[in-house]
Amino acid sequence: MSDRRPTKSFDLSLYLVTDARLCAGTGIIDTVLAAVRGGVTMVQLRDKEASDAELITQAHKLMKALQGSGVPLIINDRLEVALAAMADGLHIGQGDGDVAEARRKLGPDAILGLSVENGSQLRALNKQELDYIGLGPVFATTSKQDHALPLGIEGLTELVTASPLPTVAIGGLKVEHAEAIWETGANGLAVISAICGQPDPQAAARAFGMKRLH
Ligand code: TZP
Ligand code: MG
Repeated sequence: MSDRRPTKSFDLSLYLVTDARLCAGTGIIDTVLAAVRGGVTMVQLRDKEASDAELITQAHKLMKALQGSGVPLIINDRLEVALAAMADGLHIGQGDGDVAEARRKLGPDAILGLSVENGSQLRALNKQELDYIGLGPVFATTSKQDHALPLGIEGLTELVTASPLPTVAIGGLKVEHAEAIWETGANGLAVISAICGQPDPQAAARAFGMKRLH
């Protein structure tokens, strides 16, 4: 498989997180390709049920599909998969292991993101180890089981303002929320169901771009 591409520069503007079930109709690869044509700037492979081996295979396919696009592929949760697939980065939640260990194993060039749900998690992070944080859920969503209390726009604004790192908002985000999200100062929107499983993922992604204010 190809070596990791030098993609330390990244753009959080429209960050697609994949969901195998929601993408089942169109397929993950075709959904991602359409979404990238529609303006998605970053892709995270997220599948809680797949084995490591399945995820590595899927990651290789996605990296091939994304080659030359400049859109990085980030692996959700699993450090060993990110390493084995030589993906561009890893995104972990609060309970997904040690950030310092992930950074040490991934090296300085990989993109490393952390989910942050509240102010105490924000104050506890070490910004030297991370490249960005995901803030959410902004709104309640059925795409993530047992998610934390929704932040709302006000809570999101507080965390964005206090963040020492670039931020991407996540959780229940639809096109109609984009303007309010940009106004919080967040660097981007991360979405699952607003793109995955939509009849036309390219148009669904494109609709976010048209709403972008900066
Ligand atoms: N983390 C916080 S909310 C969420 C994740 C992975 C799910 C976002 O999915 P959707 O469909 O965009 O609400
Ligand atoms: Mg996780």
